[in-house]
Amino acid sequence: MKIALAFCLLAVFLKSTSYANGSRDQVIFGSSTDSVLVKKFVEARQSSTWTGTYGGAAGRAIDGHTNGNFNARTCTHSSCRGETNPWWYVKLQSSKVISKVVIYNRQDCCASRLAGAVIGIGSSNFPPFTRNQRCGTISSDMTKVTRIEVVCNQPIIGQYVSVRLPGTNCLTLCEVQIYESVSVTPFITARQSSTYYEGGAAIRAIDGNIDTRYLYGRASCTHTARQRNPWWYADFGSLKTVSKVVIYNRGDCCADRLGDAQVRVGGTTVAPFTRNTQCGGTITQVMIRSNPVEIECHRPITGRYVSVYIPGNNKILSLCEVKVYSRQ
Ligand SMILES: [Ca+2]
Repeated sequence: MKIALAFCLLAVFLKSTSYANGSRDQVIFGSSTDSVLVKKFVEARQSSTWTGTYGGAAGRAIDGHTNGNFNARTCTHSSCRGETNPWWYVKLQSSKVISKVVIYNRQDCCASRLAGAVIGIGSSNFPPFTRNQRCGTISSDMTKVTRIEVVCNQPIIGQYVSVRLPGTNCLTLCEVQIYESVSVTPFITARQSSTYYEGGAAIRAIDGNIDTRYLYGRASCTHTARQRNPWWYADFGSLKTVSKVVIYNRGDCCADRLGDAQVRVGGTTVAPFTRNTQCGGTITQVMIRSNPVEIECHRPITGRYVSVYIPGNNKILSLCEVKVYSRQ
């Protein structure tokens, strides 16, 4: 009983620390939505660009760098030459359901300039973006922190995220992060081709624990024996539509073992699952450099089972967590 209570407290602690530190919200087992950072953009544009030494191109707000020092050349900057109502927008690769926008503000000076900026989301790239829905407005209090988090009252669908600054201040954005709201589809059970004698049950990949250590971790990762053509699959219990599969790979060693794995969705539980539809491409060593490994399906796939299969001899399949998303 004491051990169970201690485990519960530990689990609560881990969840709260993960929220505090991660750029990605942690899924709580059985919960239905997750906020995921949007990474694919078509272009960013702005009303004008600063012509001084350090420049200030629109693309700097989506360059992946959050540094707030303007001299680091990762912040945008409008021209400021008597311009009124400067604006910036980004076009996403496709329309998304957006739940929040995070803006990294300038820090070396001038942070208060951003007060009054209106964040819009919608289908319009036409200033003043009145056809876009308002996600939020930045108050002067909000400009006192480096990372300004604007949570929309409710998720808004759109391909354009606009920032419009009413008045005559200069518009500078050091980074704009856009979070998509996705449904997390829970599994009811999982199976695999074999289990390593020291432990590594199939269900560990759907236990809600994203710890990526097999050794000395929290019993969070599956592990098959070394075998030919290892496989794992999990069962939703009913038909679901899958748009993306995220695999938390082993982080303590051996990440490369996941290379050549195929992720499929469909109605069969029989390896090699070729009657199920493959989600995305076969996992490459380049994809494994990131953890978690994100596999976008080319198009949404409906099925009851999600399988992971590695063809070849002397293979080991180890999964620390598998999360499945469907678009809302
Ligand atoms: Ca796990």
